[in-house]
Amino acid sequence: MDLFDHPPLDLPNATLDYRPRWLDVARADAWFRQLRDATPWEQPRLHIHGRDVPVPRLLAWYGDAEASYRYSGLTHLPLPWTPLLSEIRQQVEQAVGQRLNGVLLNYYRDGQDSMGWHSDDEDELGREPLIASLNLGGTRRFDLRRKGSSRIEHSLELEHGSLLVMAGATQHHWQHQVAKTRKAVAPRINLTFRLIRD
Ligand SMILES: O=C(O)CCC(=O)C(=O)O
Ligand SMILES: [Mn+2]
Repeated sequence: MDLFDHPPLDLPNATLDYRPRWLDVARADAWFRQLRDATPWEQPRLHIHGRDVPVPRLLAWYGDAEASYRYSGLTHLPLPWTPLLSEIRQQVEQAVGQRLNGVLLNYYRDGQDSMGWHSDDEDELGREPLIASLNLGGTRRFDLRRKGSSRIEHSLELEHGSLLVMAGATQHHWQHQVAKTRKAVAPRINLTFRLIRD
């Protein structure tokens, strides 16, 4: 790793590694277009305080057959890997040195699409999950705050072709979000690769 290119982020009780330009632009462009056009995007509705509210982005969940996953209060059976997603998974597994059996695709169509504060700390991810998050398309700001605090302590601009790896105790102590923005932002696809344990 080139320390001057991307120094490790030094937050207490977190293991975060941001790798800008992990992919070359031509490949990132091609993957973005193919995923945008070929993914069976869904917009599940959440039942919150007696109201049906659509999730503010589009989603798809792919994985090995055993990798069913709960998010947004719903259990999702994985779609089978496409050739492109298998190829991406292989490269990501190689980059992080760990097997990964599922990927959540998030499509943020514009600045009004978002993801609220949360930790990826579901039981099926195990105690210290490694989550590898690949960013394609428009740059969006990724905020971090400590659990129990409302103050944003660190923000990262997640750029086209970058890989953000979260590991160790990060999910135990920190929450993250991708907030809505009034800035003009290009459409963005984020892929978070995970290992679902059974
Ligand atoms: O879009 C992002 O960068 C965040 C995605 C995320 O936090 C998740 O899928 O759990
Ligand atoms: Mn997350």
